[in-house]
Amino acid sequence: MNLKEKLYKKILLKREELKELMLNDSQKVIGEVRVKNIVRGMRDLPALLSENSSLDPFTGIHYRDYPIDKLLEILPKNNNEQAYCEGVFYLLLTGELPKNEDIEYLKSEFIKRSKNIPQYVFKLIDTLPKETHAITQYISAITALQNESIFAKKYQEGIKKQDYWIYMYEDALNIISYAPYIASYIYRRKYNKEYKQELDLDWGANFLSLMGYNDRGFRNLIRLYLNIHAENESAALSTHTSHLVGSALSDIYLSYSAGISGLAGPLHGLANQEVLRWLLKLQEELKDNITEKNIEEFLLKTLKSGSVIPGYGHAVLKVTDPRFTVQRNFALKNFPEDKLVKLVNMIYKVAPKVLSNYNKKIKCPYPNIDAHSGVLLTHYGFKEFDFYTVMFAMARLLGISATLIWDRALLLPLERPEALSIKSIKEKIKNY
Ligand code: CMX
Repeated sequence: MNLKEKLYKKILLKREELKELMLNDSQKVIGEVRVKNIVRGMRDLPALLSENSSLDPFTGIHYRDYPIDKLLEILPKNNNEQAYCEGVFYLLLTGELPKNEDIEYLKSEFIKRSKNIPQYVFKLIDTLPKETHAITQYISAITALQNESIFAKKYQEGIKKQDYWIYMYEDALNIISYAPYIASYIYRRKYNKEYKQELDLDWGANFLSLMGYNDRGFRNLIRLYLNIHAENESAALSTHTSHLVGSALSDIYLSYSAGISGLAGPLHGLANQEVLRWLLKLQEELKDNITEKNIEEFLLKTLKSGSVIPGYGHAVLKVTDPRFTVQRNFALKNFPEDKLVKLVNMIYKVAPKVLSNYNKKIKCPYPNIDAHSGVLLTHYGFKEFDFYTVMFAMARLLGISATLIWDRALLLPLERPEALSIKSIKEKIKNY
């Protein structure tokens, strides 16, 4: 059975389930809204419907029902290689673990569709100054591709709401196929890189090859990297933004570019570049005196200057991010003697204590995904750290695409919460 047909069967079942839920339970209460939920950025407010992933404060991100570390072990792979991104996308989309043939199907779809990438997008990139931040170039190119949206065209012609997802699906597979070509073009142009593309590669390895890297170890890392960055619960800022914009029936190109504009903020995806910048500054300042005591002082100096410790803390997690641990294990297995890997480990020993003592309000003084990713890329010679957020955005495309397809499949409406002023909050709680 082809993927679209399989998905359609699942969609019909889910629609029925949701219909029944609304019929029988729509008035039931599952939480309460406190003033702090409103003022503190809707933290802990159960407010979004999400089929693809969930985030547990203690066990971390789950893609469908699978915690990320377990999932990476059980997804099909060749020899000792890391799981393919096609498999993660398949799981996020269908909720089922893929078989090898499902992975092959997606791989060949991506290769086939990538041949249709319109050339004007490269011309557009050429008009931007090379110094423009890589993520800004990427967002500009993705937005320009909106011209290709099948969903937008069909919507203009008039289509049934029940069929929206079909065109969202087509757009999703196209944009996933195009993205490696756009991102790698920006990389090669910005940093004057040559490449020799190897053919018939999976999505992750192809992306790397287009940037000029064909090393087997790096291929495995990039698959791991893209897989663990693919999704972080639909409430995470980038996915949520795409979901919100998509709820206005904006197509995937507009919704995804809006989401990754959010990813480009230093409190979110840009933190991976900030981590590297900060680590290099630490190395430069401490030189050969990298001891736990000196690291502690450097951490305090950063905090006293008013900056955050990049790569530490999380809005939901209360423990070390399992995605940090997965990367740490990769580093310890493959290059434990790497200087930056050792430094990351030393910081890991010291930073939680320093952070908790410095600010009693901090909920999670432990490392998040961004604390390790740049160090792994650097090991393979990929040192252009102002490109790291584009890698993150590439990965997040998988999760955002699955979310947008399901948003349209479940016929979700325009998102529109209620906004309150301080005065109206006081009014509402006066008899509390
Ligand atoms: N360094 C210094 N202070 C930190 C901190 C950090 N890494 N993490 C949290 N804090 C501070 C907050 O700024 C806040 O301070 P005030 O209330 O005094 O202003 C206090 O601790 C409580 O924060 P919190 O409730 O624990 O965390 P938030 O949900 O407000 O923020 C996050 C979460 C990620 C924005 C924050 O931890 C942070 O800024 N981390 C550093 C940047 C980073 O690594 N971002 C990447 C996150 C992962 C991702 O989305 O990609």
